[in-house]
Amino acid sequence: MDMKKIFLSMMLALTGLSMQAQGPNPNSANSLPHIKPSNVWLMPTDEELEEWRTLNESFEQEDADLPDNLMKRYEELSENPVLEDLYSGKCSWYCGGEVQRVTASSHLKTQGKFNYLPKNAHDFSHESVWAEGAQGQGIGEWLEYEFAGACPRVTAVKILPGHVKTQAAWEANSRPKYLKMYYLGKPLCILDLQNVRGMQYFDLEKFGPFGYHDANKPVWRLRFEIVDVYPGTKYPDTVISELEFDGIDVH
Ligand SMILES: [Ca+2]
Repeated sequence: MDMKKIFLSMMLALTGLSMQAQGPNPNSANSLPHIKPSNVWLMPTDEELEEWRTLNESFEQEDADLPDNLMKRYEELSENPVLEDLYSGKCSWYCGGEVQRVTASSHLKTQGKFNYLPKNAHDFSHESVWAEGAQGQGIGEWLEYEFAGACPRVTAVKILPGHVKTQAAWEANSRPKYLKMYYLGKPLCILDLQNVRGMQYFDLEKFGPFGYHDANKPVWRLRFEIVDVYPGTKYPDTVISELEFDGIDVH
């Protein structure tokens, strides 16, 4: 073997070693596990929502004293898991769990009476939304949730992607397709959202539980970064109506 061949084979061996040592890039979206929703609950139709809204207003004005037939219909409509989840007041992780603060890398500036602040993604209203405020579809923009050490632990994430208030608003604005989830500052997984106007439930038990449920432990955070979107027909801005949690250590 001449010197040139020896040199070449040494270079090849070294390149192979260095590629092995590098391994997959832990920050690349491709190397993280992709998680699909275990449940998806569709929004009620616009007509059902309007009917529910009217009944809900009467329910609140009449101090829960509705005629039997209206009460029955109100309960029937409220059984839609999305409305039940947001508005029923039934027991949930939130009986003990609490988010201290919601922040974001950016938000769209206020337009008339509508604001697009990060807290809108966690106010139990499907009508208020967070919209990122960067150029284009906001790839790389993020929403972050802060929890106290004492907070009950989190095992699941529930997301209403896009502007779900109406079908028209949902189609007009971009929705997240992939959200990169970070725990304690490290990328953990990619949430694969369906292009569906409804609540999407991600069971993350195999990565968790997240947090401590211990008052002696520090504040901790979960971050959700937009990696890819389903583009809106009218506006590029990417919108999230709600991003909430489920978990343990409650009751
Ligand atoms: Ca909201």
